[in-house]
Amino acid sequence: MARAPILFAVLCVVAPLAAQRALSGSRPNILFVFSDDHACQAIGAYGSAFGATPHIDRMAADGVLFAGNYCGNALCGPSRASILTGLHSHANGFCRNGNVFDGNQTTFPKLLQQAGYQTAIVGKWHLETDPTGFDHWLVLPDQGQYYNPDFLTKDGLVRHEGHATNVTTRLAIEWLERRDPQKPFVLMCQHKAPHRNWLPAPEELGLFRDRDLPEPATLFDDHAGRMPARGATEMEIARHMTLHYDLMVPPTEAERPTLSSLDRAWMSQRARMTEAQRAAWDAAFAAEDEAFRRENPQGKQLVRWMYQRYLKNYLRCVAGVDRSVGELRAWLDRHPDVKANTIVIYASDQGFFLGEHGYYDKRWMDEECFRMPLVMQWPGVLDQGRAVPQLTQNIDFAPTFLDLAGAPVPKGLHGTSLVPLLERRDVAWRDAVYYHYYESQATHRVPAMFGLRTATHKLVRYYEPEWNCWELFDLRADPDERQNLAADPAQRELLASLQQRLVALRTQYGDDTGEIAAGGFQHTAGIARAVRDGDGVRVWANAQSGFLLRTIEPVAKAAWTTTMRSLAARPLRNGFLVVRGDQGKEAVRGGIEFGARKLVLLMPGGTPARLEAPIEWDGASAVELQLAVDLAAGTVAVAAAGQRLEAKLVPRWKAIAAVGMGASNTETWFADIVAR
Ligand code: SGN
Ligand code: CA
Repeated sequence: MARAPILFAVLCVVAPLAAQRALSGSRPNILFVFSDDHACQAIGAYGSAFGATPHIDRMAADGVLFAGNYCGNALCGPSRASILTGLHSHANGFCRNGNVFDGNQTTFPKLLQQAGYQTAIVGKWHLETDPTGFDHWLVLPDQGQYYNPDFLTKDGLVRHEGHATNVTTRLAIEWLERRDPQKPFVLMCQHKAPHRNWLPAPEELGLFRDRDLPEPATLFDDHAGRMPARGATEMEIARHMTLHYDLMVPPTEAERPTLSSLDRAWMSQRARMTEAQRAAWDAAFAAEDEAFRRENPQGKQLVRWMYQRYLKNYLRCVAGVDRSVGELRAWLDRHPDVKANTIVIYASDQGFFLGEHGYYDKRWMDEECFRMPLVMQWPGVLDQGRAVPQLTQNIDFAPTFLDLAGAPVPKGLHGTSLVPLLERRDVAWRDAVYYHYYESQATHRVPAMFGLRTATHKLVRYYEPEWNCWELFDLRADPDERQNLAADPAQRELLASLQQRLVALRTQYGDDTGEIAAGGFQHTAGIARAVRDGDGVRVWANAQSGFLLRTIEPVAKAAWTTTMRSLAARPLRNGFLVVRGDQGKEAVRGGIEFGARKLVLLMPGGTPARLEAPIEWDGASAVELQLAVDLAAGTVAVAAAGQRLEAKLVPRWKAIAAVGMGASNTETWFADIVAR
């Protein structure tokens, strides 16, 4: 069964256009409802036939839907950081989950606060540092829990009983009721749902029980003809979804001893539930689980079963978020004076794969996850039932809010206020949106990439040396993005012109990351930039233990030297030399912890796995580092600044296969590595 194509359903709604009113500086209250991983394919107003979003659909019919809205980096933390700052990831420093948001930056909540707004946030935050710029905040630690979640507050952790969606809505409404009514407000109500592992609220457990949901046409995609990592990525329903953690099938006695850590995480999520919550849960799934065990589907039938279980739970979570939108809208209906002055916004941090290409999760630049829903209502002021076709992006949110509030919009933001589009003004608008994803080699193993999307085409550059390739899609002829035209001679001119446009966009946004041109490194991970600089390489690692590795002629004994200098003003981590053997990806690292001024030696599987010793060093000047491995003697040693550490070599390598350098979340200069 093919799924109905995404139609911009609201385009068809003929609804009155509101009287034109100048929106800039109109200082409305801003009620920003935001969810996690809610794809447009699961919203009726965007053409979804699943029927999970009656309230959001009504909101779109009462307001404006942005039909071409995109994120700049399809991951939670990065999207949120771009929304707060109006800047793409490279400029706000939050490139991947696990980075730490610099809360000293200028953000729209801070500027609204300065402009006399009350600012509040409840729910998911995921930026690692405490929220700044909010009069009131109550956020989930990290990803947070679905059932009976703890919230971080200025006074520590507080647990609230109930489902995260319900609790977040309740906390938002409580704040609305006790805020200062004399001042305009911005309230960010940020749901955890429908994020993995899709635990619906009790209210939605009964939905979609009696029917099969349509399958996407590409559920059994073989990824042929596209860049090779698409088949190797770890986000396929068939190969990477777990029966227990992702699909909540209770393990049998026989399965219990071999549960993965994820599956055990599901057992502890269950343990968090109250007895009543657990009873409701078990009652909802028991019959289906029994039938599943009895029928024991295999092959494609198993994938189909998994898809149904996954999508239904996902949509139940979506329906919970939709119910929250309904409750917040109902609150406004009960407070017409507030409603008359409030713009309500619904969006999600990025989209999600709902079985398209056989996938779940996001990260790729494919429409399913690159796209973000964005709907706004302000009855009597905004048009009703209008779809905005222009290409808009999460970087536009901050300037839009500031523009509405009449607060100064800082110079140099990457985004543009959407107010002219809301006012139906005939303005020149961007012809392309830019994308840059960095979280390579992490969860789900999606390679780093940057690219652009125009109204008709998409160009993606996979820049890591392991991939080093392009994808080009014609979105009109091939909306499912299955046919990569990058190597098609007939598209040569188009490819060249889009490549030029991409270079221009990168220059416009000042993005010089995504260049790994230092040469000769076949393997890299967690490196945002590596360029030649004098007699060495300047490396920006945006992950813990990002590295560049060069394959060498296999040897049994070798020693290497480099000189390194720490360049970053950000909190300093470490710089190291790294050696990989011929057995898998196991590597030994020896280097310096810059901040703590320690020499460290890290060895997978060793006891201890880490040796360290203090060094005398000013923390700033260049320092020579040596790493030596001797397979016959079974030793590894690191030396720098007059200190030396030696350990027994644990990995069972037959030869040393690759050598390189790396760093953690910092920028470092390394002299060319010399073999001794
Ligand atoms: C967790 C999920 C991943 C998901 C990331 C990022 N695993 O790691 O599936 O891609 O979050 O999601 S889970 O085991 O914790 O469910 S994000 O929306 O926060 O960026
Ligand atoms: Ca997300």
